Amino acid sequence: MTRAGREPVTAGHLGMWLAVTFGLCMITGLISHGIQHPPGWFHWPSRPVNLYRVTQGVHVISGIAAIPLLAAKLWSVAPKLFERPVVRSLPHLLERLSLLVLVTSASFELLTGLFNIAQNYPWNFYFPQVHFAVGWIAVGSLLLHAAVKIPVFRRALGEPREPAAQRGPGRLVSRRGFLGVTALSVGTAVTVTAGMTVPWLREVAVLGTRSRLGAQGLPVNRTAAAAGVLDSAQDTGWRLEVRGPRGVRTFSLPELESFTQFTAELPIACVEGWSQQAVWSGVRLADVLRAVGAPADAQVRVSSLEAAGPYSSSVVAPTHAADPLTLLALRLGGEPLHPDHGFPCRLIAPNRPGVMQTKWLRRVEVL
Ligand SMILES: Nc1nc2c(c(=O)[nH]1)N[C@H]1C(S)=C(S)[C@@H](COP(=O)(O)O)O[C@H]1N2
Ligand SMILES: [Mo]
Repeated sequence: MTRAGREPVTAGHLGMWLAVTFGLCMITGLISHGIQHPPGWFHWPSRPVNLYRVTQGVHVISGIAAIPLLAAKLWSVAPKLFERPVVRSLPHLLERLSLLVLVTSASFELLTGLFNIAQNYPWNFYFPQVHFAVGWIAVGSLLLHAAVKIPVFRRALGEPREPAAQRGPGRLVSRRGFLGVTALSVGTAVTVTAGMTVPWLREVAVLGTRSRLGAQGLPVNRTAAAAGVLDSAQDTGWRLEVRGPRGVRTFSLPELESFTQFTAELPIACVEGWSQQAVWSGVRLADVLRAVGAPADAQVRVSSLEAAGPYSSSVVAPTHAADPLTLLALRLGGEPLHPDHGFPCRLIAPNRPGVMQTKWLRRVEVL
């Protein structure tokens, strides 16, 4: 008799669900990476406005779901992991090594991702690069492992079911119990995470520490004080510098306010998993670009008052720069921007990661 959860068919099913969650995680992770570091062939549209919100939500939620699945899977194959002799043959050694790589890289991805959504960075490597690179290792070794195991899984599925008399009531209950506990853990983990991005689940989003805080009812990732822009952002001498084919122009806040103002309801969708809709108003980026003679398909860079760093500037691709919903926002919910949300002026564009919605703008340049 096998212990609950240790039947090959259970391990096989868990493996299949792990492959599904890791597959979703990899695809949505590649999308997020592509938007932030676009290779030449990559195109990300500006509509639908909530698409990135959904893909990044799926990224975080599928990663969270994979944690209890991986734990259950390790439990279900635990005796095999500690089998003796450790090495039986060369193929066996290779299989074990690939398994070691798979378990290590998969655990690393899930763990670093988990810390990341809790906005906790207890390491000193640059998270996106390492998470991206190890992602390839995890998915590569997962594919290899699946290829080796598919025949085993097939066989387990095709095995005749034991007659009920042999199964015994205790055994049946414990196997169901094992799968039940796994499903319950996955459900709980998903529920408490989904609240970071699904409004009616927000109250139970225990991981989304930041998704409930923030001025003007919107979370804040980096405050004006933390970015060191409290004084420069409130300076009455502030001007927005706009560089285009026709030269450089500068605009004061009242001058920006004298442009036609537009309002757009757009989400901030943070790569860390939280997202929230808000009502923004300000000047259309396309209108300002026209004022400096930029072509309709201009690509631009927006830069912050914040000192150089990974978040102090971002590139706005032509589709986004031309989109009428892309604003140099001056207001949030009808009020002037709070310093923490980018006063006096921030970028807000449809279907873009939060990390590229640059705050405290100082310069817009046509590339
Ligand atoms: N200059 C600057 N802009 C920035 C950031 C930053 O650190 N510096 N953080 C970005 C990130 S990661 C997010 S999710 C959004 C959050 O916007 P909010 O604080 O107004 O909600 O701002 C973005 N803009
Ligand atoms: Mo973010």
